[in-house]
Parts: sequence; C-alpha cells; structure tokens
Amino acid sequence: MRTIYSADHLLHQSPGELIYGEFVPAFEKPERAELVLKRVNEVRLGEVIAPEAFPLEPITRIHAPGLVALLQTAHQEWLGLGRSGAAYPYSWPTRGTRTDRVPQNLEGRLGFYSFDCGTPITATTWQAVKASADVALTGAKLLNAGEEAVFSLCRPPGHHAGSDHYGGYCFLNNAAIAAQKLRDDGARRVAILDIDYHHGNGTQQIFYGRDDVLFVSLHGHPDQEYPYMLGFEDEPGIGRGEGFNLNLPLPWGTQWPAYEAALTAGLDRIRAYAPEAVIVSLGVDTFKDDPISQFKLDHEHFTRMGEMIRTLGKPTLFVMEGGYAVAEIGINAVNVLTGFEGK
Ligand code: 6XA
Ligand code: ZN
Repeated sequence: MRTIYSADHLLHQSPGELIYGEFVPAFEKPERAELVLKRVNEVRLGEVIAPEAFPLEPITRIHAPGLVALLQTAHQEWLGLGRSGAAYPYSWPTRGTRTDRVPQNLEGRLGFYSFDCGTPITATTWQAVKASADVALTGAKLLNAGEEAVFSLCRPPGHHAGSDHYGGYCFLNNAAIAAQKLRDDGARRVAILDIDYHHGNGTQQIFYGRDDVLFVSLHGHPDQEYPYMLGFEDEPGIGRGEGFNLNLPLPWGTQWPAYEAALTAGLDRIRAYAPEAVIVSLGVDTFKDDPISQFKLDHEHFTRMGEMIRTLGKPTLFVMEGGYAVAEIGINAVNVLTGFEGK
C-alpha cells in the first residue's frame, strides 16, 4: 500500500489548548505524523510519495468560502490587530443569536466559524491544512486510478470540521473532501467508516442530507465524550439522507468484544449499501493508553480491525485522524494497514 505524506504538516504546531480549566500542551502535535511515517517505513508498508497540489475547488465543494478564507487570513489579521501568538476564538453563536450574518470583527468571525477553543490558527497553519487536504485528495485520485488501498497520512486531522465550522484539532474535513472527489470522479456511492474514538460530527453534518455518501461511526458515547452534542444513536440522516447515517456510540471502558460487535454491525451496513469505494477515518485514540480517551483496545485489535475492513472487498482509502498515545501511534495505525493487507 502506498502512503501519501507531506512534511508541510510540521508547519502546524498548536501552542496549547484549554481543557478542564487548564491551558495544557497540545495533544495533537507534529511527532504524531512523524512516528506514523517512521513505522510505515519500518514495516516496509510500501512507497511513500508526496501529494499533488490541488486547486481550492475540491475544498470549496465541501467547505464554505468564508471558512476557507478565514483559515488563510486569520493569523495575518490577528497580527495586524497587534496581537501575538496563535489566533483563538473565545465567543460563539448560540440558540437565539444571529447566524444569518458573518461578524465583521475577527474574534467574531473566529467564533462564528468554529465550535471550540482547542484549534488555534498560527502563521503557517493554512499551509499545513492545505497540504493535509492535498494528501487526502491525492489518495482519492490514486484510488480512482485503480489502487486497491492507499494511506493518506493526513495531519492536521479533519473529521470534526463541518461545512462551515472548524474545531477538535480539525480545520478542513480531509475524509469528506476525498469522498466528494471520488463522487465527482465517477463513484456513485461512497461509504465513510469512522473508527476514531471521537464522533466525526463534521463528516456527519456534511453528508447528513445525502444518500450518495454513507456515514458510519463508532465512537465514545456523546453522553460521556467530546464532541458531546452530536453522535447519538437517533441520528439517521434527513430527507434523501435518511437511513444513510449510522452512529454506533459505545461507553467508556469499552473492550474488544463489544467493539468488534459494533464494528461488525457497521461493516454489515456498509456491505448492504454496496459502495464503490470506502474511506476509513483512521483514528487510533481507541487505544487503552490514549491520554484523552477511555476505550481499552490493544495493539492486536487494530490488526483485527484492518482484517475486518478488508472483508468489504472495496477500494479503500485510509485517512489519518486522531491518536495521542504518541509512543505507540505508529504501531497502532500501521497495524490497521498491515491487518488490511493480511501481512
Ligand atoms: C478536546 C478533544 C478533541 C478531540 C480530538 C480528536 N480538545 N478527535 O481526537 O478525533
Ligand atoms: Zn479522536
């Protein structure tokens, strides 16, 4: 399997995040992708190639132009206002506030287009974000050209980013952008399987009203876990999209047997959908020692996941999402890929 990787991911480094009342070092850090790449090379997964540079159009097929523009210019505006450090939002729209007009003020716009304060924009964040989308798009292009499986080693991750909002360490939704590219290049039905520990609220929101992209997600139950406000069982999709969204939330402490049962159910739904391609939002924060997560999976379970996903027998694009047990992120992520390849 080929891996798409860009060193431009190093250009995004969060200075820290506010969580549980403390400003702490960022969990989502550059070493993550470097260690996954190291493991890809160690196991000789296959060739590692750089992404192609795509125009903005495949990104704006998914994301609001206002969001895309903000990601590109926010930090310069921030500096122009005499600030230093990274640009963080601190005020958000809620029920009863105006959402029909984009605020003029920079703080207003940062809040309007985001949903948390863990996702800062630095001077070079956009270059990393654009490269990450290109990594996903290049993967989609290779899949379309006939490759059976491709690993898009995206960083920053993407599955929390919705059509007009960023957050959860995500700025653009790499998996969604890749899914749309596959559709635009001719695939009639695409399934996205999200096995990150957190619900992919952005991906769900983007495709919620559509029947051409099925979204299936296994994740920590939103009664207990971030992003708290989406990812429940009773979210089937809407309009044409009804029946094309499947959430399989699981409680804190979930171990392999319950996880395997949920994954089997998710894969059965994908099989019934008969997609022409599958995108896997590959987060490995389900690992037992992940510092921000509460599932109890071990190294060999990631191999099993890959083996199970392979039974779909579809062209498959793996898109890197979360995973913060940094010392073991390479083993866990690459185990899914080698499991898939039957190595
Ligand atoms: C709160 C936790 C963000 C979760 C990010 C993640 N700052 N998503 O791993 O998949
Ligand atoms: Zn996650």
